[in-house]
Amino acid sequence: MDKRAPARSGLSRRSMLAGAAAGVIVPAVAAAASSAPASAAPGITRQITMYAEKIPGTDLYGYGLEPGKPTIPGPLLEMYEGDTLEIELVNNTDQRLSIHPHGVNYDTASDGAPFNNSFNNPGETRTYIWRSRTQYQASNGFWMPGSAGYWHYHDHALGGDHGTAGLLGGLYGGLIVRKRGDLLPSKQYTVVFLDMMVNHKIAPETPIFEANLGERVEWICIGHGNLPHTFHLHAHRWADTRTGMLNGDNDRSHVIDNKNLDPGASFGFQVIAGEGVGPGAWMYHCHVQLHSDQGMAGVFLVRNADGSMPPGAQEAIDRFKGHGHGGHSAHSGAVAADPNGRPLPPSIPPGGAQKHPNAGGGPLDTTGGAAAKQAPPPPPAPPAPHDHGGHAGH
Ligand SMILES: [Cu+2]
Repeated sequence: MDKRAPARSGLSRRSMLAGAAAGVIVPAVAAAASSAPASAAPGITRQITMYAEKIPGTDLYGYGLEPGKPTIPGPLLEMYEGDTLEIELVNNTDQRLSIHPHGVNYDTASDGAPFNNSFNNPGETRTYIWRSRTQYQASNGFWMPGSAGYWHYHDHALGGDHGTAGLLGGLYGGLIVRKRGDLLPSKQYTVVFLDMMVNHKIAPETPIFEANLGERVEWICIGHGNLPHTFHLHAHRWADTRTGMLNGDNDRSHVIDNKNLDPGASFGFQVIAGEGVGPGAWMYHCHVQLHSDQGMAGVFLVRNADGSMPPGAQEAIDRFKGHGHGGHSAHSGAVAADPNGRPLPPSIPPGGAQKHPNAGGGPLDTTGGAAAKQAPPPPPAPPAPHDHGGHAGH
């Protein structure tokens, strides 16, 4: 992989990671000699173009890696510690907006916050630069943390100074910073709990994430909005560590299957689908009971290793789709009336599930993974009632 900046339109997430893996690795201690931020350690710089656009037939927005393909959540972005990501954000909307990351380093100009004058005016293109750093030991002996982690990004400027309307409008996505050598998954699921929604959906319209028995799948969980949540996954556990994995036989890290997911928080982990429990339709949901009852639940479908449906799984999904949880009179009335509930028309292009670009198999994915693996969105639905978001008023 050559180290020149690739043509922006042709950059794939596969090349982003593959290129990063081939990048120059600088000893982490090199940065300790000066007081300069470790982010100055040379890594590679990658450039991508993202498009913020209105989702047709709705009053929602999404980020995408191609024009005309916004999704909710937006594309999952990845980088390796020490590398820099330059994001050329094209604002194809008539609203002021931005992109603001968590977990990485940036100058005020790339903050994405209006008070730093860091945003895209309607129709404007602006470049945001996210830097990451490796862990290093400072001269005072402190270990300075690297950037690796499960993070996220979101708008910080639409309709106000804090991104409130942008988040409600769908402008958010996941960001992973890995250490070189981290295990890579086969599939990735981004799960965003925002108010009473999962990826801007309410059960039974919430995502069904699929894997085959034995596949290594990665969950990226993000909280937004105004409500505290807890993320629970049935029949699978993970370590409460950076990667969700134990680091050897002596690692006594807490092993969990439920974790707080408050606004602005994020975490991630990998599991082997169905490991120790077998295939089946397993539930994921918010464990705040009021929330799960009102639709914050979905299905993790673990198929047989050959991809076929395991006994009982379709019936379980039918039950979930048919009445799910809480009786679901809620879906026609109560949830719609809830000020936090925002059921969406079916035309919202789902983000969230994608095959990892480094996973073996298929042809080179030049679209960033998110859009390529999903069926094209159905034709736009009639304009939705303005019962979700209301950003025009902010
Ligand atoms: Cu909740």
